[in-house]
Amino acid sequence: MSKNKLTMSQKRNVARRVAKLCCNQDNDIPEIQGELGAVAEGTVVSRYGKTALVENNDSRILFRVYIRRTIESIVTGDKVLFRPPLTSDEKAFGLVETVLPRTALLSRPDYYDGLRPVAANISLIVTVTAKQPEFSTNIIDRYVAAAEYSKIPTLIVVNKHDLFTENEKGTLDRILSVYREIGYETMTVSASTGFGINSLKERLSQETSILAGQSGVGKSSILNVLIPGARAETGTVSENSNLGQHTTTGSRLYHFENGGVIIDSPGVREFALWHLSREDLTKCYREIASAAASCRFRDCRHKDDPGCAVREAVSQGRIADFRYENYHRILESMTDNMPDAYRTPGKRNSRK
Ligand SMILES: Nc1nc2c(ncn2[C@@H]2O[C@H](COP(=O)(O)OP(=O)(O)OP(=O)(O)O)[C@@H](O)[C@H]2O)c(=O)[nH]1
Ligand SMILES: [Mg+2]
Ligand SMILES: [Zn+2]
Repeated sequence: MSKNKLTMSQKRNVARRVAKLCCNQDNDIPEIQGELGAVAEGTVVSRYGKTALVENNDSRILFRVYIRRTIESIVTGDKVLFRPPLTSDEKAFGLVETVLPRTALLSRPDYYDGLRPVAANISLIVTVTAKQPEFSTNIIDRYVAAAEYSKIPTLIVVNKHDLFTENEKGTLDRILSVYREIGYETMTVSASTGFGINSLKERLSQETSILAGQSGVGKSSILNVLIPGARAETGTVSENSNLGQHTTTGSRLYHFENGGVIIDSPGVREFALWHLSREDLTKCYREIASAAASCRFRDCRHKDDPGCAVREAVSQGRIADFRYENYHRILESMTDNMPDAYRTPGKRNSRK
């Protein structure tokens, strides 16, 4: 039995939409001529423009479906009410009637689209990073801040353990211990050698997680070792630019054998944070936010301000230098790649 039962108002909504369909008013979807089965509950496995791949929550059977034009937003992980096609014809499409309320939504800022939803109903963001294309705490902090802002827990996973020298492993341990002290879970793995993969699999077995991180860090490679049947396409890291090739182009949901769901997502080169205000970013740095409560001035910028408790915590080693520096670097770059529409005063903080 699926967890999401229909409320009375959802049932009424579906009945209204079905009646509308029978009157053939939905002429934006000409391929569907009423050959649809009864309404069922499903989960969006992946989305392709006006269509999506939806699985029936009870039978796990996959259906290609059209998305009604009236549905504002639908992403991988969304729970939906849909009507499957009645025939098993390859060209047959079903129809998504309604997107059910989301428990969580991960969005990322996109220069052209504004704030773009990536995946819904996620319980854990797996922030994947690696020595290659580049190991950077600044990049980790951006993903961690985005997770904090979305109010979704995050697990920091460092992949390509096999590429770190012994010295570098020591430095990596020190860096990861800083994150652990703040309260974040961390793991080190190698999709190539299998190092740490069993622990990761066990950790993710009861979650609805998403693999997020730069292109080329090995998200799809990790997925393929976690779920051997997944056969997700993997790319290479360019020797010239040392950048990933953006191999994965859309998010896709997979099941673990014993429960748990994992979504592979396309890498982004830079996770912009222009949708956050200065105060939002401060809240996303837990240890800075907690020290900032003791700053002498409420509008303290935590730089040279007198009585700044954050600077004091940095000088006493209670806040790591690199976290403090990243915080200021992110603040300074906050408006980089911000679409003009967001520069209008008042717009920025109104985004959720
Ligand atoms: N040495 C080493 N290479 C790895 C490891 N994991 C992945 N790779 C390599 O890293 C490259 C990129 O891997 P992908 O899995 O395609 O990376 P991705 O994060 O899914 O990239 P996008 O889909 O572009 O976002 C491939 O050449 C993989 O073989 C690892 O643990 N060690
Ligand atoms: Mg990939
Ligand atoms: Zn301060």
